[in-house]
Amino acid sequence: MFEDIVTQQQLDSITRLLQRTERIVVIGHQNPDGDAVGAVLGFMRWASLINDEAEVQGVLPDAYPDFLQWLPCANTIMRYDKKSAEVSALMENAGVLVCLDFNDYNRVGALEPILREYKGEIIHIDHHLNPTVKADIVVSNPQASSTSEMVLKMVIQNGDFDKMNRKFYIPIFTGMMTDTGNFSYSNASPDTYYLVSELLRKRVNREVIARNVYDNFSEWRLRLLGYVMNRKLVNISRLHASYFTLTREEMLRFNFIRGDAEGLVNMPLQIKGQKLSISLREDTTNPNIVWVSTRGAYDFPCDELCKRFYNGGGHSKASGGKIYGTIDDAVRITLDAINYYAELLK
Ligand SMILES: [Mn+2]
Repeated sequence: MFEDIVTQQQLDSITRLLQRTERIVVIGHQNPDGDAVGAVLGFMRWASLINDEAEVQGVLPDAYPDFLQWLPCANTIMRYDKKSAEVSALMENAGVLVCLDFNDYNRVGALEPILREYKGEIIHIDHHLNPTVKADIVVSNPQASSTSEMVLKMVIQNGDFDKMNRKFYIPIFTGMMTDTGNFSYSNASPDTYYLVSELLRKRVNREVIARNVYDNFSEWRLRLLGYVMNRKLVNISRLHASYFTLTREEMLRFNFIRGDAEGLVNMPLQIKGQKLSISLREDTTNPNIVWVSTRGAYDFPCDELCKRFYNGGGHSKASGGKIYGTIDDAVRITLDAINYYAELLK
């Protein structure tokens, strides 16, 4: 079947904790992605099955992207930036806090002090390296493609898979899909595909889910993409690297809304042999901040690049940062950065 990620003993302590509390709060990280939202919704469902008398509440530090709005019950999750007093009270009075899809306190933004001071029991489930959140039960599995996958394994291992419904199957599938780039990245393991086949048996409609998530842009965003790739992309083909800028004026012209720049930086990596793509975007209000996003291929270390040149960091294949300066400053720094790595890029 698949490799278990918890011992039976761990699983029993988790279900026992959930059974003996009246209030369960399930939280994810800030700027929540498909896995954070999927795992939170999936776990909420499971917690309600294990303890149908408990009040189960999902909490996120801030908004999830528009392309996740259709997920069943997504609108029941409370946002700390919208209802901070209510969320604080809820967390302080919870019997169990379940932390999903983040390894460190700094990943929950404004929720950090509440989480640090929380006195009740904490269950922590995550697939990022080096979990530092202090918890009573830690389920850490960096090999897992997503936290949603980990939650699904626990549900199957506990014999609860057939007792769930689409409010579980759909968010969990969505979390697994988004964290694996539609099941195309190398983090998708044989276990991942086995679990997907189990979800397909439950009649999860993967075509509808993929369309809801990936084909959710406005006409303006498509025209912006064409404009950027045609007019703004600067490709240094000798070094297999490229960058583009996006100014406030251009964003206004294309009726830019949050999320429209998402994914643009991935496109130049479609050029054969391309190793590095950099996006430089002016802040929408502060003229002296430029947001930087980088994507790499062939083992180019984006995290190191962003640490050295862009006050940032991240993963080796995808990192970000920011520049305190104008867009012209950002271009100058970027040309320096590309030249700095010329040997590696050649
Ligand atoms: Mn994740």
